[in-house]
Amino acid sequence: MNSLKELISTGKNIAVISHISPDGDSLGSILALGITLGKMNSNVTIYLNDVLPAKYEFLPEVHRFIMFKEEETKEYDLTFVLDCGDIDRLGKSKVIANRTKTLVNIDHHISNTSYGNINILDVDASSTCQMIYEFIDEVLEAQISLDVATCLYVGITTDTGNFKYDNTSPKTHRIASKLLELGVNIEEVTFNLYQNGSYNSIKFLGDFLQNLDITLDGKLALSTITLEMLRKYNLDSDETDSIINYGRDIKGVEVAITLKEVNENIIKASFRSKANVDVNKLAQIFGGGGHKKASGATIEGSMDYVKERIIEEVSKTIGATRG
Ligand SMILES: [Mn+2]
Repeated sequence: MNSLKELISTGKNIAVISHISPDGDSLGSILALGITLGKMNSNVTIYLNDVLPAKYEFLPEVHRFIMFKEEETKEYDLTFVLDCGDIDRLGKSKVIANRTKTLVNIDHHISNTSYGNINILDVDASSTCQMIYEFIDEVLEAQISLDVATCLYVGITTDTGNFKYDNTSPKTHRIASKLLELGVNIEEVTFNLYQNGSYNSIKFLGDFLQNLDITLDGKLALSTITLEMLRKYNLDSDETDSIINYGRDIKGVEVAITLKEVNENIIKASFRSKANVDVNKLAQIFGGGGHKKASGATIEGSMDYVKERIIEEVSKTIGATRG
C-alpha cells in the first residue's frame, strides 16, 4: 500500500470514477476520495457519468464533478473505480479504466469481478463510503475534513436504508459517530435526502402502488414502471430508486422486484430480499449482480417477456407456485 501512496503523490494524472445511474454511495465515495486526493496531488479529476440527481446537489464541493465526455482521450497513471462490481457498469467511462496504467478497484459488492490491478474488496462493509473512511484514515493517513465527512455520511446512510439493513454493523455506527463528531450536519443531510421529494414523485407513487402485485403464495411482490408512467410524471431517474421498498416491506413478502422500462425493449430489474433469498444469485441469472439483499440487472425483451422469465426463476428459487 505504500507504493500506492507513492503513485498518488507522483502520478501525472489521476481519475476517480464510479457507476452509471449514480446513487448516494457512488457519489459520496468518489467525491470524498477525490477531495482528499486533490490535497495530495493537484491533477485529480472526479468524473460523473450521468446527470447529477437533484437531491445530491447539496453535496459539498459538488462543482468538482466533471461530466465525462466520449471525446476525452486523456490517459491516466492511476484510476480509482469505486462502488462498481463490474467494469461494464462504468458505462462509456469504461474507456478511462482501459487507458489507465494502474487501476484501483474499491468496492463492497459480493459480485465484484476483481477487475483492478489493485483490488480492495470488503463484502461486509455497509457501503463503499465506509471503506473510503478507512482508506483515507489508514492507508492515506490523511485528515478527514468536514466536507469529506459529509460525503461519506451520505453514502453510509443511503446504502444502509438509514441504518436499517443488516449491512449496518458496529463498525458502521462507530464510523458514523466519528463523522458526526467531525461536524456533519444531520439535519441538512436528512432534509436533502429524505424530506425534499417532489410532489410528482408522490403522485407517481400512487400509480405505482396500483400496479403492485403479490404472487407466488404472497412471497413475491412485483411491480412495473412503464415509460408512459415516467413520462407522465417527468421524474429524475433516481426518484424511483427506493420505491421498491414498499413491496419488500409487506408482511409475508420475501422478494420484491421492480421492472422499469428504460427503452422499448430494455428493462431494468431491481431485486430486494427481506431475509434468506440471495438476490445477487437471482440477478446473476439475468447478467446482473450486486448484494445478497439488493441487486439489479438490465434485461433485453418486452415487459411481458421479462416479467414471465423473472417469475419463473423466482418460483424455482423460493419453491413457491403462482397463485
Ligand atoms: Mn454501495
